[in-house]
Amino acid sequence: MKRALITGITGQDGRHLSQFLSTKGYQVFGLVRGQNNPKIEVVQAENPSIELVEGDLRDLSSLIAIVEQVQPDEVYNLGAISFVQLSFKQAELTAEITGLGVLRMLEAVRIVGGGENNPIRFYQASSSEMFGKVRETPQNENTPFHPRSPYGVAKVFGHYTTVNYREAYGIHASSGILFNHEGPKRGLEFVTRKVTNAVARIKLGLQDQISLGNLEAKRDWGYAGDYVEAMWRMLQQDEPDDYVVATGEAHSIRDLLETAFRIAGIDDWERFVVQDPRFYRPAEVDLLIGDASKAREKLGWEPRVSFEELVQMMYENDLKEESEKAAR
Ligand code: NAP
Ligand code: G4F
Repeated sequence: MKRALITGITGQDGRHLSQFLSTKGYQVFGLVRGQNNPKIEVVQAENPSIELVEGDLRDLSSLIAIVEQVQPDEVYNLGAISFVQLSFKQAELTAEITGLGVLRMLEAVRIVGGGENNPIRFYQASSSEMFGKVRETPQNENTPFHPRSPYGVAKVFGHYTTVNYREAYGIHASSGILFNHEGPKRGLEFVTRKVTNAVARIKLGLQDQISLGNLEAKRDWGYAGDYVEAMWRMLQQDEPDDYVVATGEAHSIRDLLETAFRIAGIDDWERFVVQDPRFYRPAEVDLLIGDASKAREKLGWEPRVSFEELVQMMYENDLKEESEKAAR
């Protein structure tokens, strides 16, 4: 039985990946931090077979102890401060966790896994946010980075640290440059879930309007359930490498609103939307659209869920959750 260690197990991707790996027959270990995190119960209920281990990406000794204890075949480093807006307000903490956390996790893998022939395979959750002020469209593995947020800067550090540990120590370390991926498990702070949840609440008469920032930004949105499979496929390759994972289709926040309200049967959506300067960012990423040809050719990966299907899935989940909550 293969053993996988996931950091960020309580996050959207950690929850999808743990379920995916369990169905593949893995024994899954998830790193959790702090006390009384309510998301731990959710993770355990979704996947009772996982084992949780306590540690923190800010604490190298805890990571070494965990890798020693778990003896993983594969490590998926998904833990991060992942909300771009927050990274502007807590830039140092973001650099600490999202940036230096990668170095610490790789150090734990290097130290515990030994020298040449290190048996542990490592996945780093890199991000399309690294492309920032994009130098070309669509973006691929060779597109230069120009991050526009403390989060993006920290991810660039994590990305190059992964490349460096691969080149310097021969570690099987791969980096997935994933474009935005969403779903019903997405946090409410991110724009897709904020919109589908608000539209469901408006439909149910529980909310009058939704406040948003920039409606013109465009993102390449896919389904998280599809994207975690690409992570796993990267670690099954003979050689470690970097891969862009994306749908190749971009939509604006305005398109997202129009689609979610239309699915809810509401046509005059503009009267429900207000723009609030609090949700604008000091520096914006205007357009992200990925070219995932390499992942398609080398990993045999492709997205299955369309933008319309994704919005519908998220809206229906929010409608169910919100009506159940209102009935209680
Ligand atoms: P998420 O839902 O925000 O989850 C973040 C996870 O990181 C949570 O489990 C959180 O645990 C954990 N974490 C935060 N600080 C930590 C620390 N100090 N030590 C250990 N764990 C810590 O993010 P996601 O959407 O699943 O994304 C997973 C990864 O992919 C992240 O690295 C993100 O930056 C990257 N990524 C995401 C996307 C996307 O569109 N979703 C795209 C590209 C890259 P707590 O419950 O304890 O807070
Ligand atoms: O949903 P978002 O917060 O996602 P963002 O910034 O693209 O970051 C996500 O994707 C990255 C991959 O490219 C990940 F690495 C990262 O961890 C995260 O998962 O915002 C999307 C867009 C932005 O342009 C933002 O300005 O939506 C715009 N937006 C407009 N109004 C808003 C809002 N975003 C949020 N969160 N809330 C708003 O009210």
